[in-house]
Amino acid sequence: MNPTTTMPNLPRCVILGGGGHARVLIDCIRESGLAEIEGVLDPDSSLRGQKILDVPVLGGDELLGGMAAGGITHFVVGLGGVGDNGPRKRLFELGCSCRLNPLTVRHPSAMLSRWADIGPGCQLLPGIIVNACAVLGKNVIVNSGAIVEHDCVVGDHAHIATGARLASTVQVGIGAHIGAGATVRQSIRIGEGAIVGAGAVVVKDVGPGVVVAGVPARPIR
Ligand code: JB2
Repeated sequence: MNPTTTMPNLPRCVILGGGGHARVLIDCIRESGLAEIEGVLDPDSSLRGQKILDVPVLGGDELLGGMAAGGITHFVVGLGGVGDNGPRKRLFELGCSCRLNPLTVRHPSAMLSRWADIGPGCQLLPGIIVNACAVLGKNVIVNSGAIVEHDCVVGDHAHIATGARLASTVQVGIGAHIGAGATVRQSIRIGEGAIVGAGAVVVKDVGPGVVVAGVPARPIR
């Protein structure tokens, strides 16, 4: 890193994963100015020496263990994990086990109620709304343009995909995925690890691990 670019007192972070989602996160962090980005870690050796936007790929996750000693304070899970949030959970736990803190990423255009409760490592992407008294666990993605209405509770590692809408008091279980553009009616419960397909309209509770799709949404697995 060029020492002349170092800003005092900002967190210094690494991003885990160097694909499409990481590019969005880098852009959010640059726009918000909330951290310095030291580099990207990615197991794909073809990315070594490359840059993701303006951020160098340093190597694979094996470098993570030495990052805290090198002055890195934070990590960002850079995987989007569409349909399977297991790898995102694994990377979150890996970062924490290396004595790094999860960085909460918030784009300046994200509308977040002061009465919302946001867990560590959440990603609040461009144009989202998280309304009053919503509760997000740790490592939750609220992807671009998504809405989480008042009093919703979203479990750890869940992903509310691009443009999805949760009406009020919806509960989303740990690791669940709400697909792009899906709508979930008020007070519905989505179980742990469940998947709601893109564009679905959910009007009945979805059990743990169940995959639903369609309008109205029905189980397909
Ligand atoms: O264990 C890992 C690991 N596994 C895959 N550790 C690290 N550090 N990186 C890992 N990766 C890397 O994540 C892959 O080598 C690849 O470079 C990157 C995933 O990139 P991709 O563009 O395939 O997916 P994504 O997760 O960044 O984005 C998906 O999810 C977003 C929400 C896409 O579907 C996007 O279109 C979507 N917007």
